[in-house]
Amino acid sequence: MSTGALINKLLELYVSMFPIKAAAVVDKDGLIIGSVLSPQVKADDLAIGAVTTLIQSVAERMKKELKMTSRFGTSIIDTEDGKVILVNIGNSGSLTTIAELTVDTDLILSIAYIVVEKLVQIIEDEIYDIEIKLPDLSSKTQKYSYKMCILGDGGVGKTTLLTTFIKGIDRFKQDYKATIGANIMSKDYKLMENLVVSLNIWDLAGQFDYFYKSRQLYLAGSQAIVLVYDATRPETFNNIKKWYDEVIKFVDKDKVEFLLIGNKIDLEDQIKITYEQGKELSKTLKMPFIQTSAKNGNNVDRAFGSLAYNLIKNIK
Ligand SMILES: Nc1nc2c(ncn2[C@@H]2O[C@H](COP(=O)(O)OP(=O)(O)OP(=O)(O)O)[C@@H](O)[C@H]2O)c(=O)[nH]1
Ligand SMILES: [Mg+2]
Repeated sequence: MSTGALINKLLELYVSMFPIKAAAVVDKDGLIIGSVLSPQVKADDLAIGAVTTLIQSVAERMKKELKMTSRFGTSIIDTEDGKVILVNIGNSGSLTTIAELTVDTDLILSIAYIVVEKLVQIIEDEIYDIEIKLPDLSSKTQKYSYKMCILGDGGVGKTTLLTTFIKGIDRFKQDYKATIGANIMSKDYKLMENLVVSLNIWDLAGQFDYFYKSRQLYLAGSQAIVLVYDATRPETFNNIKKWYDEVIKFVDKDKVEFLLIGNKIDLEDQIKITYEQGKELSKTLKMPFIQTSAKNGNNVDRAFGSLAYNLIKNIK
């Protein structure tokens, strides 16, 4: 690829990232050696004229001033036709950016400096196999990561709850296949715009005695623990205390977010454990409580969403 084509490709990418009207590279003799107009400007004859004139007048000025300026130099000028941002390309010229007046100048400059570094390589070092890639610094999304374990008797619906949460209710399976060991999955839960909670979820087999040894290794480092019972089977409810006692042997209960879930509430005529009983137990164990149906999806998102919120609220 020729120098000009390479420069234009880089400028195209740069212009596409921001509300930039045009970008041009002017060499030390005041010659425009590359320029790109945004699609909006290209579609508007008047804007083409204004922007082109502006680039040329900047080039003229550069011709006079460049010799005096240092290798590093940045200037920003507000004009009627937009904000003009000039960044020196070493001693070889300058990168001229014409942007909307409302742009975030710091953000544009952060990328412009990367563009300029690449231009130095192309123009001064004559390196032509550089990577035409620019990072997206505008994404300010914060991501927090947590380890969560889900426990409870066999068949209470732990795996199904997670499948519903991660993949949706159309993945619901009527037949029961007991989890044999541990299933690890992850879900990025968007709590708000720009705030993502990344959950690393460990779905542990409900066979209490069988998995005794491995469980402590699995539980280590958990920040969230979900305990599940099946509202149609009282023995699974009575066993919650046993699961809780097991968990707190291996995690610091004051540092972990717990959640108690009473699942299968869609099976209305078979329910043996009432909402009040679930609530009572959750008060004793000092944790929030919610009833869900992994089958129809009722409260599933709310359950894990509230847990994500509780995890994040301590640090926000
Ligand atoms: N009606 C109904 N059935 C459910 C619900 N959740 C799970 N099931 C069914 O209950 C059975 C057991 O579900 P699993 O998710 O495999 O249970 P588990 O807790 O992962 O069991 P283990 O892996 O053995 O510990 C399956 O047949 C599911 O279809 C629910 O909310 N409502
Ligand atoms: Mg399972």
